[in-house]
Amino acid sequence: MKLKLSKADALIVVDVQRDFCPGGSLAVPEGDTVVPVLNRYMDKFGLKYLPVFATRDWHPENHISFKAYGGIWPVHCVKETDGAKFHPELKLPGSAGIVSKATTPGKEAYSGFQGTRLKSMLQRLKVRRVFVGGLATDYCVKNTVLDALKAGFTVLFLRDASRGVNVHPQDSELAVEQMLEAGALGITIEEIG
Ligand code: VGL
Ligand code: ZN
Repeated sequence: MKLKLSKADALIVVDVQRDFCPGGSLAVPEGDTVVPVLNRYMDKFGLKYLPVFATRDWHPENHISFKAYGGIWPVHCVKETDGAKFHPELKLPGSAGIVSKATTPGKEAYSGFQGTRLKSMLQRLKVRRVFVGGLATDYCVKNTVLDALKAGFTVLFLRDASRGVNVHPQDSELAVEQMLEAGALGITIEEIG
């Protein structure tokens, strides 16, 4: 056990929504397999009363990322629809901070920090280290990790609790390399005491 959780730590669960899981409109292969692992991370944070944030893709129905509006994606995570709901087995604590992103028709936002109050919420809580996992490794997880690093946080990427879309087969591997190269540390749950 190399890592001990302490105050100044926060967990960021990225976009674990129905549309990104098998059966959803933009299904990430094995996307639902992150759910039980993230539940275990949330247990560990909960036991120490540490903050948990959950980002969600929360698009208007005419969002620029959708093919009909010039984007590359099928319609997904339209705000207030079933597809935008968190996975039903994700056990978010009632105290979790919900961060809705990419809510403006004309703007894409893959990072949980982009156009949100996530950074100021973390700073108010005096968080210095963030643990980031979820969907999708090669888009929203990657961009959230890179922005967290730019904002000055120490970042632990949850290897065992993230899956990628892999539009190109190597995308997730490349995303992981990019995150580690930028200074993130990759961990699995066994490394937390
Ligand atoms: C995402 C593609 C489009 C993500 C969001 O959450 O990674 N990917 N919108
Ligand atoms: Zn999206």
